[in-house]
Amino acid sequence: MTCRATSVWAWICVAIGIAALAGCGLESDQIVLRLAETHPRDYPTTEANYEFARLVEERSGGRIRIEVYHSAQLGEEREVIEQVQFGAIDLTRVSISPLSSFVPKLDALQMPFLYEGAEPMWAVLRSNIGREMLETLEQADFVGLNYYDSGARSFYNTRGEFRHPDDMAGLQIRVQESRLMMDLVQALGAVATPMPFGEVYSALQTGVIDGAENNWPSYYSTSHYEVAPYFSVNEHSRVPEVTIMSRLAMDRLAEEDQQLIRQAAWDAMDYQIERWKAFEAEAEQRIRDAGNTITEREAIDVDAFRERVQPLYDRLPEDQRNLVERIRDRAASLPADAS
Ligand code: BDP
Repeated sequence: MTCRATSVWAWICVAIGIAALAGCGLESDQIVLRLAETHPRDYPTTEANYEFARLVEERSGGRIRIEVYHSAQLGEEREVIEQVQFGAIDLTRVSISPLSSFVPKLDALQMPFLYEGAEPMWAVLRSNIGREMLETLEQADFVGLNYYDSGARSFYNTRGEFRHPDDMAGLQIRVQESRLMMDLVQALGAVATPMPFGEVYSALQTGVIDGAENNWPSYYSTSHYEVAPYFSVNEHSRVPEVTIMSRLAMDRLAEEDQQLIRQAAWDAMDYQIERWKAFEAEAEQRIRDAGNTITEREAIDVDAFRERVQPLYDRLPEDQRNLVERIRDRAASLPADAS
């Protein structure tokens, strides 16, 4: 009897053991990664994050899942970057402006008036220079996965039209949390106020700042255009965006999974560029329809802006100055596949 009872229990134990092992096996196979995004769900960059996640899930047969936390649910850009650096968040999509505080060399990619349009910028980002810059991120414990388009940044404000840098003299202009962006605005004669993206709307509304700078899509999706009606199409910078992964999170993955993630991120780029173009045109149109005062590029003394920011180039350390030269050469010789 005892003997029989014991063997029944033994079988039950074995069965439970097998079930537990199988369960464990399934769970340990499933990889879930969190990706932080500051923009809302329908912003082109967020859509591209979902496309990246979709490719990863599909190519891994559902084994690797990327959860996208949009609308700054995991925090503002700078603090998210810090968390990615120490592994608390696995992935994020950010502008290289705040990222350059961690990897100063990135400034070379976002110097003012560096690219004459999106195509030369993409020729650079898709070249060896772009790949090298992504590799540079490893020094700061990030893995750079891809670039996204972010159009051109221009000034907007609550006071009046900016046709010349003198029009912004002494005004408080919000910038991203980036040394280069602060220097740029100061060089133009205004007062640079670094501030997280999510605080800009109320700062404009309450008059804490007089203006800010961004691309058409961000000016539109944040509703800044409702509280700061003057937009000058001066296009002082093209700031690429990147998807970065925490090195700690990447190192935990098998080599094939690392490769799968890298490839999926790279493949999501074309999708983002396409969505970007469409949304950029739509945002611009909606702002024009809303009756905002747009100071067109032809009405702006762009050369005066260029001259004022020249000291930023003169001040660059030698390695970055060389890099800027390589960027200029590359941008000047567009390859056929630049998009
Ligand atoms: C937007 C970028 C976002 C920013 C934001 C800002 O997409 O990542 O950093 O500008 O100005 O264009 O903070």
